[in-house]
Amino acid sequence: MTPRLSLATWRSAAGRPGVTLPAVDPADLRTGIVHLGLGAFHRAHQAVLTEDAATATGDARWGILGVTQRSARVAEQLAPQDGLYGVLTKGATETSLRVVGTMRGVAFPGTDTDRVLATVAAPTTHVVTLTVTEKGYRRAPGGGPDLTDPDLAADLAALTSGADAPARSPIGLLVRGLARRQRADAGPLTVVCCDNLSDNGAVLAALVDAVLAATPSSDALRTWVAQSVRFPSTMVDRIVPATAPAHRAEAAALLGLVDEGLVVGEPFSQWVIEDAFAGPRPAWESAGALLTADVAPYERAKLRILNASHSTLAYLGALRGYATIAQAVADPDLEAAVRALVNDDVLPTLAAPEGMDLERYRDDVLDRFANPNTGHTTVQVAMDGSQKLPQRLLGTVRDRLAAGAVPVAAAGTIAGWIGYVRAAALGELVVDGRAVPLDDPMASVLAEAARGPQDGLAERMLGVAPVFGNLAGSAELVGAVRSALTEQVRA
Ligand code: CS2
Repeated sequence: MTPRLSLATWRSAAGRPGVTLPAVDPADLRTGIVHLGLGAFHRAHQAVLTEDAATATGDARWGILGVTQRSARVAEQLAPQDGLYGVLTKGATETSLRVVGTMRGVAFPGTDTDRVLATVAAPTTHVVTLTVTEKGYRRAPGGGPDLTDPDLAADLAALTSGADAPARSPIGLLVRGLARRQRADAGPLTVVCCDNLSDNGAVLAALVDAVLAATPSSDALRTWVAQSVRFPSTMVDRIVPATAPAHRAEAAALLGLVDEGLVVGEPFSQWVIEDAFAGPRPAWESAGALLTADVAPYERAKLRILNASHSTLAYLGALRGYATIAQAVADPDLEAAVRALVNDDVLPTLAAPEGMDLERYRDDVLDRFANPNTGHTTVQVAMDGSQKLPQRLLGTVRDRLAAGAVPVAAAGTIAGWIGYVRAAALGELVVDGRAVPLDDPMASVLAEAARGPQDGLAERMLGVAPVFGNLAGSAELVGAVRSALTEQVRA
């Protein structure tokens, strides 16, 4: 039987073609970072750059305690491997595998909340990073915390009572960790939001502050957080498809070891981080990250160009039956739709970050989408549209309307989403021979608005205020979405 990847076995892969092993012995790394949301993206992005920084500097302080968000599955995959896992990089022409050794512990809040809180409160921990997805923040319409969310409410009750119940929400876990750190007098901390939210650092800081303002007896904690915790913004970028069985087989052949924690990524990776830390941090710049005073222009360009184009291809592509983003972008109509979105609506709203050519960026993004080997599916990108569109598309729409322009191309993306939601709600969405259900935390509200007559569909969907705010009040937008839906039905 092929042995499993672990601290005891990883060296057996030395010298295998296409395989890179940790340059710093994972066993020598101490834990200095707690990461909330141990999905594939973190493992293929921040964890890799953190290892590269350790390799470049020899600084062994920055091992990671990875905390899974919802299920124990990731912990079950990684714990028997001592946290080691491979990243299979799928380029357009080449494949390689590297073993990453920065994950020095894996925890599941259901059983390990105390360990997570203790690690956030350890004086050797200086950074908490998060990738909990848009919906993980449990925000109410308007952006504040959703205090009616039962998981967040349970965590805040535990914060007040001091009970050591298992944490149930990422923000709850974070504020309970901050409370423990304050009590332990363990010094300042930096919390780095790595999700695709616009102004993600400021958003997270405001959310934590609002949660504490609403929690009895947490005034002292709130003051301590304001003084001692920093929330830099970041832009993160790497296309990380879900790991498929074929990837596992390919990795096992390369590595000669079984890896249940394998993740997959494209060759490209970028991280722009606001240089606003409360204390020590890994030298991520030595791993190619850009530390800068102002992340906003990078973040905005990435969300509005890459992520909005991605969603456009996901919805319109799935409606045409394409399984992958690469197939969707190869359809000339869909490529044209993306180019129109970026050229007509997105670029006029952006200021190029220094040294960045946005038209070139658009073309590079389209090339990355065309990579036939990542296998990134339209359905994966299409999920959680109610959470994603406000971040990646609706800012563009608002800016265009404010400038007196009708965002016709962006309305086409909204119509694509509406068409997708309607087809899924009616059980008519078939991709790759399989019926696709609606995967969205607002699925029932959306399905209800999407069913019913085609007539009035645009109005009903734009009337879902938690997604669109007051945009339904724009007759121009409603008209443009209605026309795009009519075109879609004809197509
Ligand atoms: C994608 C992103 O699933 C999605 O919504 O648009 O995960 C995208 O692949 C990353 O942001 C790329 O950095």
